[in-house]
Amino acid sequence: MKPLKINEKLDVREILKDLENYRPKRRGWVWRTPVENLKMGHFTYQECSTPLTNYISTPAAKYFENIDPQPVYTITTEIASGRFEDDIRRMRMAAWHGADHLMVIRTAGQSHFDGLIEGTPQGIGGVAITRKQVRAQRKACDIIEEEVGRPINYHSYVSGVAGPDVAVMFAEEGVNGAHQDPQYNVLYRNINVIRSFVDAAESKKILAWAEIAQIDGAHNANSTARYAWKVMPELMVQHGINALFSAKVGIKKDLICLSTVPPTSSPAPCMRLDLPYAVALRDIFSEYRMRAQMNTKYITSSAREATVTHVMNMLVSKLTNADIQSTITPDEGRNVPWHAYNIEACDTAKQTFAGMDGLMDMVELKKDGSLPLQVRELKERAALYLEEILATGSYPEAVENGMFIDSGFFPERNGDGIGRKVDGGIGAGTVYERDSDYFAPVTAHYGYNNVEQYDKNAVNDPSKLIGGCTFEDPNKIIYIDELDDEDNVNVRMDATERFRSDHFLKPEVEWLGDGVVQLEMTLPTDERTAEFAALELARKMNLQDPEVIHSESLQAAEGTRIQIKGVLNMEVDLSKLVIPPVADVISEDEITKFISENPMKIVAGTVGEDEHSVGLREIIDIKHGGIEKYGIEIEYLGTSVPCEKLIDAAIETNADVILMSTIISHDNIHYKNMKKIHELAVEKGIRDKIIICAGGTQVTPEMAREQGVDQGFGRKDRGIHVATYLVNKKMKQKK
Ligand code: Z98
Repeated sequence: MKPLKINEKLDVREILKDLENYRPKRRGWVWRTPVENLKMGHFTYQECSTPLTNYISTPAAKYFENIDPQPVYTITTEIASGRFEDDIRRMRMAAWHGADHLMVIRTAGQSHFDGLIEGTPQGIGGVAITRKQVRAQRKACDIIEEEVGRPINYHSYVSGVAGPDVAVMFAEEGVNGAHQDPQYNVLYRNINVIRSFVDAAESKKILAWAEIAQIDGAHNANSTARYAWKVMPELMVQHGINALFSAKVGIKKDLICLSTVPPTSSPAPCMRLDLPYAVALRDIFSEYRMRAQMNTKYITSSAREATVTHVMNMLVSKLTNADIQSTITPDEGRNVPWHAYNIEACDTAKQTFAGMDGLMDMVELKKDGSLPLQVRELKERAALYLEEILATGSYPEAVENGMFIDSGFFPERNGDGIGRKVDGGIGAGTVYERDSDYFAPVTAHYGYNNVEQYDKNAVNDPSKLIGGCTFEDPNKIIYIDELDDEDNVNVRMDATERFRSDHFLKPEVEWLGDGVVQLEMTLPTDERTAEFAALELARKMNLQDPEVIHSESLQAAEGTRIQIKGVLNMEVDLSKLVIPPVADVISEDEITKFISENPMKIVAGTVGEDEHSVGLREIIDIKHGGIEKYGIEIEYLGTSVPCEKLIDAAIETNADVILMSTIISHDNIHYKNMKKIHELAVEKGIRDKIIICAGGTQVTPEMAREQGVDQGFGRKDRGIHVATYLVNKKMKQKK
C-alpha cells in the first residue's frame, strides 16, 4: 500500500482491497526503546523512549517548542466501536497521540462465540473477532506505524470456547498481544474448568510460538467483587496460576503481563491501599511484566473524576514501574467510548508520564513503616490462600467451593464467591484423551503428538510432514471474505459514502456520519428536573434520540450540570462553505528578531473621554502576551488622551506607531476619533511616516480603515495580532 499522506484521510477501501493476499509485515510484540538523556526542546528527559516522527502533542506543548516526549511505557487504548472500519480511522488518531498498543476488546462478551466467525459483521459494543477484520486492522497498523515512526502492537483476546482457534488465527495474522487466562473463562463466562485449562495449554503454546504478549484476566475480580480491595490476596494467586502456567508452556517471561488494577479509588484512601498492593505484585512477580489499567468499577459518568482517578493510578504505575499503561477505562467505564475520549485518555497518560519524568531519581518508596508491613501481610494472605487451595484438593475443587471472587479479606470469607461445578459449564465433557495413533501435523501444538511413528526427524517440526502448515505457508490459509449479504462492511460503507469524500460533513463520535453530538449545559434547578428539561431543550434543538449521559448536582436547588448526546441530522456542504483566510500571524521568534534589528517605538493611550484602559494595557503589557515582550518600546500616555496630544507625543518621541484605544462607542465617537487622529496626522505632515492603529471591543477593522487609520483591532485580537500587523507593515515600508 502507498504510504499515508498526513493531510489525507486513510482510505479504508484501499485497506480492504486485495485483503485476501495481504500478509502481515511482522510477528511478535515490540517494547518501546528507552533513550537515556533524551534532549527535547529545552529539556533533557531521563525516562523517555524513541520520539515519534509524526505526532500530535498535548495542548500546552505550544509553550515548549511543540515537543512530544514519549514515555518508556507502552500506552494502550481499546478501540472497538462495533464497526471495525471506523475503528481503523481512530487507530490512526490514537497512534498520532502516542498509543502503540491498540486493543480490540470490550465488555460485550465476544468470548461467548463458540467458534471462529468470518466476514465483517457489526458487533454490539465490541467487534466480533473475524479474520477479515483482524487482517484489515493489522494491515492498517502496518501503514500507520510507518507514518508515526514506531511499531504498533495490535491486540485482542484468546478467551471463550473458540480460544485455540482464535490463537491460531492471531498467529497467522500477525497479532501482537492477547488476553489469555483460563480463569476468565471459568469465572466470568461459565466455561467448563477442565475444558478451559486444556484449551489454554494449546492457546498459550501458540502465543509462545508467535511471540504474542499475553495479558491475564485477574483484574476482572476487582471489578466484579463487591469489595474489590478485599480480593487482593486471591488476585495474587490468580496471577500466579496464569503466569506460571504460561511460563511452563513456553511463553517468555517478558511477554507474560499481569493485568493489574488498583483495588480502590478516591474518596477511599486509595494510595494507602493501592500502592502496597502494586508493590507486593511487583515484588512477587518481578520476572514478569505489568499491564496497569484502571478499575472500571469506580468509573462513573464524570469525565473529570475518571481523569483524576486515571492520573492517581498512573502515579502508582510510575512508583512501581508498570510496563504497559492502559488508558481505556475513562471512556469504557463511562460508556462513551468515542474518538475524542479515547484520544483524551491517551493524552492524559502521555502528559502525566512526561510530567513525572525523573521522579524516581528524587523519591523512593520507604523500606520501613506501614508500606513494607502491608506488602508482607498481602503476601502472607496470598500464601495462605494457595495453601487452602491445596488443602481443598485442586483448583477446580476450590472454584467449586466458591473460593474465588469472595469478598472477604482472606482468610476471612464472605460466602459470596462464584462457584462453578467441576463437571458443569459450557463445553463440559468435551475433553478427550488423545488416541494412541493421534497425530496433528501442525506447528506449536501442545502435548505429546506421536510424531515418531511417521518421521523421527519431525518430532520438533511435525508440519514438515505436510510441507508446512499455515504458520509456515500462509497460502494454505482459507480466507472467507463475507458470509452475510447485509451485515458487512461494503453495505455499511456504501451507506456513508457521501461523507467519505471531502464534500459533505456530518458530526461523528464513533462512526462516520453517525451525526452524534454532545452538549453541555448548566440548568438552575435540581438534578431530576434538569435531566428532563435538558432532554426537552435537546428536542427543541432538533436533536434526535437525546439522552442524558452525565448529570451532576452543583447544589440541590441552584443548579445541575448536564451532558447530553443526540443525533444532529444535518450536514454541511463543504463546496458551499465560505472559510475566511487564516489571519496571518508571524512567529514570536520572528517578531522578536525583526524588532531587535528594527527598533520600533509606539505611543499609546485611550482617546477622547475614555477611561477604559484594560484592553489597551493587555495589548501592551508583557504578562498576557502584550507587545512589549517583543522588545517594542512603548510610551503609554494614559487614559482620556486628547487626539492632539497623541499626535504631539508621536512627533516629540519620533514614534513609528500610534496605538489608540477606544471602548466608548455611543454616537460613533470611536470612529470619529479615529478620523480625527488621521486628519491631524495629515495636517502635521507625519501621516506618511506613522502607522495608526485603533483598537476596542466595538471596532471592526473594515470600518476603522474607512476612517483613515491603517488598521483596526477588535474583541478577539491579542498582542500577537497587533505585532504581526506592525512587523508586516514595516517590512513592506522597508521594501
Ligand atoms: C481489559 N478493558 O482487560 P469478552 N479475556 C480476558 C479479559 O480480561 C477480557 C476478555 C477476554 C478490559 C476489558 N477484559 C476487560 C482475559 C476482558 C473480553 O468477549 O468481553 O468476554 O472478552 O483490557
